[in-house]
Amino acid sequence: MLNIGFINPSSDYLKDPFRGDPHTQLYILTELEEHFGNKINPLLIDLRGIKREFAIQHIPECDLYLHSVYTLDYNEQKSLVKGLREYYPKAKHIAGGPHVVEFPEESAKIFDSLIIGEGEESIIDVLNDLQNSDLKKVYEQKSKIDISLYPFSRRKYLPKSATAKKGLMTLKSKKGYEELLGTTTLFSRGCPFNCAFCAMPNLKQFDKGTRYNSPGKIKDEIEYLKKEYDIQGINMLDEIGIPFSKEKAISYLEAIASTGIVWRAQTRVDGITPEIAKMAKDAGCIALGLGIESVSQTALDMINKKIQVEDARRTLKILKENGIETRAYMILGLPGEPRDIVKQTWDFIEETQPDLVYLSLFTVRPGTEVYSNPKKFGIKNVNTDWDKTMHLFGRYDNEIPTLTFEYENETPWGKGFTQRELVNNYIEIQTKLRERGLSHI
Ligand code: B12
Repeated sequence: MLNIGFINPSSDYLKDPFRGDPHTQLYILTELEEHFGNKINPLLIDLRGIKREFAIQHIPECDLYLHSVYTLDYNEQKSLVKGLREYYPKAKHIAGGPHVVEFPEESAKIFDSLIIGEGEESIIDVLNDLQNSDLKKVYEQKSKIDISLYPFSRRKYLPKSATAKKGLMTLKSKKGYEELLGTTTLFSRGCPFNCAFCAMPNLKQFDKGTRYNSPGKIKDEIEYLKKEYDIQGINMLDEIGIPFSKEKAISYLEAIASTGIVWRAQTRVDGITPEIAKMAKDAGCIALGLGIESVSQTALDMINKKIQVEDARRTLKILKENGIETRAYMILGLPGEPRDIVKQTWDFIEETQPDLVYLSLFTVRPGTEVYSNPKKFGIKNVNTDWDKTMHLFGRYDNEIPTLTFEYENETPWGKGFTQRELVNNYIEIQTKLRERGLSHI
């Protein structure tokens, strides 16, 4: 029997690391169990909320450790592997995820094998090779996967209390949802757009579109969550929560509606028509997060978002008319911002009245166009202090964010903001949002 532990890092930079679920880990463990049955003992080693210095004491001995590496977790995962090699020298470490795909050479020095691209087929090869003592350094998936052929992720690798949570469905605009048991889901993979600030190197290479699970599989997953976990509400983590094509959206929303669940999701501002908004509402949608990003058209164009500020105005209005709570996802510090971005941003919020605003400070992550071609975006300097690439603040009441990049004094769109000005702009809007009860933190 092979003991396999998928390690989920502490995520100590998040205010509440249990608001999201470790979908990659759950998904790969489910697939492994389905394929290898009782030849393996799959474990999710969940370090969320555990202090980094005590993490090792929480990790049982395994033959194989799996890691999905995000940039913010890289330093933590590196030191965990080092510690584990001292305790359990025979164990192998396999890693995939966006940071590994972006830095394969450096990652190959830390981990025994790397998974480049999607992992469904590679992880089966890894286990077979391990049993034959023929582990390769790199496993690369060079074509896209049909996600509907694989099982939806089972939540049994976590305690029920980590899966079914109260507070996830709470609305700002309406009472009555606070006590619902909620969880998160991921029904799709990928995104057809190429925003310059978004990192998806593991997905973009072989598939430029979005793949949704079949309506039948989505329905089965929701029914499983209702039956096994008493789930009443779902927070969908998909990039584009409602499919763009009307035909797909209809069968998708019908499948969700048939389960009687309430749900919230996130989406772009250019895909929502009054008809789709009504259908979503009838299918149980109570809130939508909208990728508005900026109220500066120059900034939106610079980051290749392919939307107009007008789209955001229109969509906020449509959703309000349909009784769906609106959450505006906005970023300050983007390339292209004018000097009066704070005023313009606040004016937009006053005018359009979103129910909540999720404000981020722009961060430059590897795997993005901004990172690989900073000059194009008026950026003169990007450092690799990965622990500072957190885009949402508010963990501590008085935390002052720090940046890993700097704009030129003179940029293609005019005078660049200094680091101090960027942070001040962010804090000014965040403070106003908090005062008005519009901030989610
Ligand atoms: C859902 C999601 C989340 C969920 C679940 C995360 C999780 N651990 O599963 C939550 C809400 C918790 C989350 C949180 C964060 N996320 Co997130 N998230 C996503 C999203 C939308 C989908 C990821 C996912 O679960 N896909 C489904 C799984 C099955 O696919 P996958 O992860 O791509 O994995 C496949 C392959 O890559 C490969 N694989 C990957 N790792 C491994 C490891 C092994 C061992 C194997 C065999 C295979 C393998 O196999 C999988 C199957 O093919 C992506 C964007 C995207 N579309 O990819 C961002 C994304 C991964 N997130 C990102 C970020 C930045 C974060 C946060 C840091 C944000 C924040 N500051 O709050 C936190 C980190 C918290 C944490 N440590 O988990 C960035 C990462 C960029 C980077 N360079 O690091 C992404 C790429 C978004 C972006 N475009 O910038 N996230």
